[in-house]
Amino acid sequence: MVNMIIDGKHVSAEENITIMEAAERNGIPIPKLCYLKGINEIAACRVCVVELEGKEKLITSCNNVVKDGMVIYTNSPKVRNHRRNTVQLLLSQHDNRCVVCPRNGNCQLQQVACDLNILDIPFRQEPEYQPWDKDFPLIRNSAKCIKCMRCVQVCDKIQGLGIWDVEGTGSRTTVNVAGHKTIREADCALCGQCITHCPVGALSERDDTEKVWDAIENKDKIVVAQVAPAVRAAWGEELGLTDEDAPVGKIFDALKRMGVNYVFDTVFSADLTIMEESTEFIKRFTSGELKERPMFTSCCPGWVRFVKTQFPYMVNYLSTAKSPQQMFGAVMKTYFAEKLGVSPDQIFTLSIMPCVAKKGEREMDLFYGEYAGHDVDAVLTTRELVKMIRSAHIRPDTLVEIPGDSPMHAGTGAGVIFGATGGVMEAALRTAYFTLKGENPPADAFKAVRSGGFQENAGVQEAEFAIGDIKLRTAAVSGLGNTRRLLQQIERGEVHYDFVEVMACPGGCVGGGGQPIHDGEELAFTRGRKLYALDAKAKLRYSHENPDIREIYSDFFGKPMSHKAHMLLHTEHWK
Ligand code: HC0
Ligand code: SF4
Repeated sequence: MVNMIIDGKHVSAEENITIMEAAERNGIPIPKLCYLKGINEIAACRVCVVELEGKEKLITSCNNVVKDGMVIYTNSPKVRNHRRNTVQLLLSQHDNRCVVCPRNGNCQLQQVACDLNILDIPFRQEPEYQPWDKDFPLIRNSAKCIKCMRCVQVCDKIQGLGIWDVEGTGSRTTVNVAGHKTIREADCALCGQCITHCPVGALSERDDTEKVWDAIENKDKIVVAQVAPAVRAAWGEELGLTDEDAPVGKIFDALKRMGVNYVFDTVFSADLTIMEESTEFIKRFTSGELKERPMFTSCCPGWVRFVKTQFPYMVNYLSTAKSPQQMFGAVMKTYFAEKLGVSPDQIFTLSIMPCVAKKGEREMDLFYGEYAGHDVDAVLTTRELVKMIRSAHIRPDTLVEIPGDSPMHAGTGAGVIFGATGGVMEAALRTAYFTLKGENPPADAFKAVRSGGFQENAGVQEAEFAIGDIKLRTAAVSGLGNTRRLLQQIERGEVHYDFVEVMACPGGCVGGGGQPIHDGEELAFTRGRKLYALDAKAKLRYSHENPDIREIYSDFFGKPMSHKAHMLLHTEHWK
């Protein structure tokens, strides 16, 4: 331990930690902009400077370690002046129209400027607006970028893709798509991790809320919404609702109060996915097809985009099952449209997702006899849902829990855990066991696939199970950097699995790029635990026991992987 004095307080701290960490642990927060623990500790912004007694020059606290006897001032007049100058310089080149910024009210630059009581910007230079394809699901506003490097580092170190890079020199240094490509030409997986790690409004999802308001206003359209598993674990965060106050039924209430006609839970179609995917898995496993390569899950469009560009020859190993989002869209425009006695094009399908890549996935076409549009018409992130609730002037405390509509009403705990890494695998194994043995396993029999947290297991959770004579080797991985390492090991024959679940975002969809942003705080595993708690207390915990799933098979699809199921619920991912 080392002993120091920080702002007049005698404190002790472990050796080799930074001044910033030591201060934080002792209740003295130091303002920062570029810092991201373990990812970006490069002192690029210089907002975290502190004064060290006996030293003329201020030092940055994020990359200087503590030493015994240090006397530190984190908020002296000299420090405050320096910080104010630094932030004023940043603001001098920044698009300061905060009221029309997607991060208005949740921006670190705004917060730091406000805390420093900056009331004017003495120097001003017009920010540079670089062109951008506004139809792409990921939007970048160069004039908001503060060159903190977080997006560059997250994409490189965590997601292993390197979509962003520094461009230009000197005062013209900026961040842009690497290799002078357009964002469409780059191999962007659309995971959105650069958005959730951006401290300002330089990166955001394409706003689709107006498209949804227009559909709601259109009297010829029937708006049918689905809400993804992971949204329930996070939507209340921005609205000040506790976990108990934010059940999915209140999202249904909000959507109906906005004018949405029917509301459903994606958990239903997660169960449907399990029926199709576990049937496909058993078929591929028993045919010997998986001896060389595993079957990969296909429900995460970030992962599907990644494998297509990085390991294209592995695309054939993806399950052909569409994701729950797409399956639900297809069911709404066919089975549900028939129940309502309307044509598919009268139905406007809306998804509320924790995800940016789902905005790309929705481009998938639907064929029902003939071309019937897209499975899904619009995708909103959890953040956009919150914006709509706000703009509808719905007071969160007035929301009540209402049930989803019928007939795709019921969902199981197995479907809920889809939103956390390992969840799809666990749900599939529960049903695969039943199919092979004719009886249910204990509901928690496969909990070894759950992640203990990505620090402990580097994002990969391996497990082996025996079902009768069959031995299954599985892995669940989250984060694309981890995924690349795992695929390389599979390629080199160092590991072999029968079934692999991949989720692009660290921790799975709960940590998705469309979730509420809490600067630099990783909440995926906290949110994941909420989903496992919902599963533990669910009345139904096996997808095959979902009564509405049984009904849709007896009424409409016949059986898993039937011709109709093949046409509506499966796809060739290589397209
Ligand atoms: Fe997910 Fe999904 S679990 S990908 O993260 O499979 O977005 O929540 O909706 O589709 O169900 C996202 C979340 C989904 C899908 C489901 C899967
Ligand atoms: Fe989207 Fe979930 Fe995949 Fe992230 S892990 S890209 S949130 S589907």
